Amino acid sequence: MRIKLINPNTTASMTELMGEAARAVAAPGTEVVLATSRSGAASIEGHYDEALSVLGTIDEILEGSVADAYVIGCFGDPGLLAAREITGAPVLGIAEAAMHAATFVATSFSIVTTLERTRVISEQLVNNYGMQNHCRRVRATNVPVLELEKPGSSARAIILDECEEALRDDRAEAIVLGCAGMADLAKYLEERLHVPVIDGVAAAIKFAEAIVGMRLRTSKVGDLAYPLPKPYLGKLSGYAPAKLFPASERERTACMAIRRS
Ligand code: 2AL
Repeated sequence: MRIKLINPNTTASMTELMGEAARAVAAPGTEVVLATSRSGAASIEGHYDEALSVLGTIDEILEGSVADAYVIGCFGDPGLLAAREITGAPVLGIAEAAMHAATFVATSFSIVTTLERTRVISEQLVNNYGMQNHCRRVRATNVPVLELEKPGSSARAIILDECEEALRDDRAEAIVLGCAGMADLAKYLEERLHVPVIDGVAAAIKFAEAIVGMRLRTSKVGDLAYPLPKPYLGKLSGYAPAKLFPASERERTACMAIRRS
């Protein structure tokens, strides 16, 4: 099967780092195709960065090689539900995947993320995914996303300290890494912390394999049906659903919805 791993930020070196984590866990029959967004921010560290990243992700799903599943490789899961609307192939977000993986191996976890200003994004995801009973706390380290890749940076040590505090003060039993750029840290941290440390990139790849293996596709009868055809104006006119989604697909969706009612 082919899984396309999309980095919604425009930093290609981060895509490579994520790709290594993905390929390390992928099954022998899985091809992981990497894509770096061609538009948007170099790193995603706020609501504006997130909102503007979504078009780049949509471009990567609609253009280029077709995949059996897509993974959005940013911990805010930006545009996850929009992405699910535009394809029948499963689309997974790394935050959702990481939190679910954590619940299989621990009853509680804390999320260790990057800048303080991204804390609310993670807290909102915890609520959206119904993880309030599992997530003890979201911890920000104030490490900027791109700092994670800098040789000689103190990011690793800061993150390790924060994880130790999470285990001690939050009574967390597992750590969820709150950034795709931390994908290479899971093993390093696990060896020192002796608890499960979950990288969402690896988790999403394995869940994608499982979902494709079960032949599950995204439901098209309700909330995640293809977008309704209507005019889009201005800079976004090229994204008008009628231009992008074959009528045959939308008809199929409509038929399924009628059968259901
Ligand atoms: C992220 C991430 O995973 N990639 C990115 O650019 N920003 N998330 C985060 N919390 O900083």
